[in-house]
Amino acid sequence: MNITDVTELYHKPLLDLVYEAASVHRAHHDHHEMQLCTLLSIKTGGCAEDCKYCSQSIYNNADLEKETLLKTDEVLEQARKAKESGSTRFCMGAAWPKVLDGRAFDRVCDMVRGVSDMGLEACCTLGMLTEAQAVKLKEAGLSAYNHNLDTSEAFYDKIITTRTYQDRLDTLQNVAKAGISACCGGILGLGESEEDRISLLHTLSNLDPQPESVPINMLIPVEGTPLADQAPLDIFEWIRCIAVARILMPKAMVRLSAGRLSISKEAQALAFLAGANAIFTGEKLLTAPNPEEDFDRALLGELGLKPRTPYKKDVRQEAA
Ligand code: SAM
Ligand code: DTB
Ligand code: SF4
Repeated sequence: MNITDVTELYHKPLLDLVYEAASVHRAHHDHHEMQLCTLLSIKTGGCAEDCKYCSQSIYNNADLEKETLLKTDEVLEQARKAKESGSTRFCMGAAWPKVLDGRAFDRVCDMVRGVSDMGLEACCTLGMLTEAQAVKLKEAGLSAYNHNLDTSEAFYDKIITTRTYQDRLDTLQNVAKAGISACCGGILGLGESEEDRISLLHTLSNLDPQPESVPINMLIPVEGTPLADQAPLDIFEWIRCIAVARILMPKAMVRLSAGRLSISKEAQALAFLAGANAIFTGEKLLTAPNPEEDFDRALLGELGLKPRTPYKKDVRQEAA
């Protein structure tokens, strides 16, 4: 869809938009299913990028315990626990601007192998990657690579100056060439305009191939970062973005990522109706808190949703 059509879609009356998104969702997915994913920060803090929202950047002053790369055994132990509590995808995040070849990267490949051998979908987010590194991760059993565009190209340098939009697109290309699915989305509530949100959704949906998973993060304002006092985004703007993402990327998993802790269960339910079908569970995201497992279990129960099995291809998608 071109930018004019995406703009028009975005501005539809909210309930018409949600209704359309719900219809697309039901045509392509089992709408009773929710994918549960768990995140683990395998290397925390000390990152040399200047992302204005991030607790892990050396340019910011968040109160954070830095940690060197975890041991493979510790990571696999966490993955086992995540599997026991119903997660089917395990995502390992490192505060690296880019992957450097060497022992640390080899260890991450071992982690990926271990997680994938457990029958979990393995996902990583390690910063920029070359094609050769992406191939190594693929060989180790990686299912997906998370690399977000975060916001529109026009707004990007208000948020990050140490890398360009094109750097992000290049890594996404390398990921695609290696045959790894991309998990690519953004953050809402950075102080961007509606036009920026529309532009991000337009860019995401025109990636070739489209992302397999689209994380929609709501800014978690972190003390000590330049965005600590950013006013929260209107929740209906968040719903609009979820609905538009669902309509533009019908086959993707639309993932509610950061920020759920401050979003009411009613708004989350509306987001599920609008096509969101994956969440991060567990008390912690990478460094920030997330709803408790009991909250999520109760919410899914109340809404009649059930966890999705790993590596599942939707029947309707296979037929398409
Ligand atoms: N360093 C890697 C990178 O930036 O690609 C991976 C880790 S990074 C923490 C993963 C994503 O988390 C970012 O792209 C951003 O979208 C999201 N994120 C980080 N801090 C956030 C915050 N305070 N609020 C919302 N989303 C956040
Ligand atoms: C994504 O888009 N969101 C997740 C995952 N990909 C790696 C990370 C959210 C991080 C939230 C802030 C924190 O925990 O530090
Ligand atoms: Fe580093 Fe990723 Fe945080 Fe940016 S978002 S500072 S690249 S860890």
